[in-house]
Amino acid sequence: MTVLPTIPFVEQDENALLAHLKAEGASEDMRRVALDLHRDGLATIDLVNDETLALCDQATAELEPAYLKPGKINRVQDAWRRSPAVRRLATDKRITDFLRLAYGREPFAFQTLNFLFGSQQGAHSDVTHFHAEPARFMCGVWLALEDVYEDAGALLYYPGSHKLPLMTPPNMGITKDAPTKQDYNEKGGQTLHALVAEHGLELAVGLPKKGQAMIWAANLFHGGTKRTHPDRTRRSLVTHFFFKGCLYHTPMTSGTTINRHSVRLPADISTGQWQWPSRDGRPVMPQWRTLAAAMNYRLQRNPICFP
Ligand SMILES: O=C(O)CCC(=O)C(=O)O
Repeated sequence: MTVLPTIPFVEQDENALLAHLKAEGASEDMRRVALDLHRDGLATIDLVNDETLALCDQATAELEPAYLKPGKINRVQDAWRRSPAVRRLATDKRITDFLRLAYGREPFAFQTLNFLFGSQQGAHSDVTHFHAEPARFMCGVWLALEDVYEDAGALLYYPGSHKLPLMTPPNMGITKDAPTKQDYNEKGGQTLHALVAEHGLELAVGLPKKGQAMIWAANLFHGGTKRTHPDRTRRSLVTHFFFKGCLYHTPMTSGTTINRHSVRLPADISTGQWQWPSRDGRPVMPQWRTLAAAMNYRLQRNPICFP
């Protein structure tokens, strides 16, 4: 019986990671990506080829109607349900092969976000919004659908921040069981910036070319820099991944304990089906409200047919 790791290989110590990469016969390229991700919490992987570049253009065309809707729409969630190109890019085999190698469990994409312009989001860790048990089995993949220029608002991040305490409610000093968004904005920002200062971490920006992707670790502190060119687009696709055989939850609505209310029922983008959460090999039943919300969301999002 295969024993699944309880800490992703890429988040273990360097010697353990190197031994794993050697045992798996990782290519020189994959070894480089894994070591960058281990050290910085972010690594760039080059997906550029004719097919990927054509899919970037197709995704851009398929998303255009969403951005043309009235109101200032910059972020489209789960476009994979309607856009075949977004779905294909989100499930690129080169990414899933790498994540399987680096994490030691089977990855699945569960959410996509498309941006037309730079997000200008404050620095945060995704662990506040969605996370897993065992910890750190989650990551983000940011794909450039066009070349990124600094004045369009780049992805900002703090290399090494993924190794700092996880940005969960208790670690942010939030002790209430029903924290508000304001609690998160205030406490979260304060805690994050205090940690950055205490550890002397420096800001970095990612400026990928069309077809390049940046993979970030679960707890990497990241956000978006200011846009200084008001009209310059920065079309991007962010795909979030979980790993099979884990419990998926939302720390932000969990208060100080992981309770049934916070358990998620994520979609597996490659099949369109839900991926059931589990703990220690046993399925965990999400609360009925989560089931109802997941069903409602699926119906509203007009799922495309999968083969
Ligand atoms: O693309 C950006 O500017 C930031 C995206 C981001 O922070 C996220 O999707 O979590």
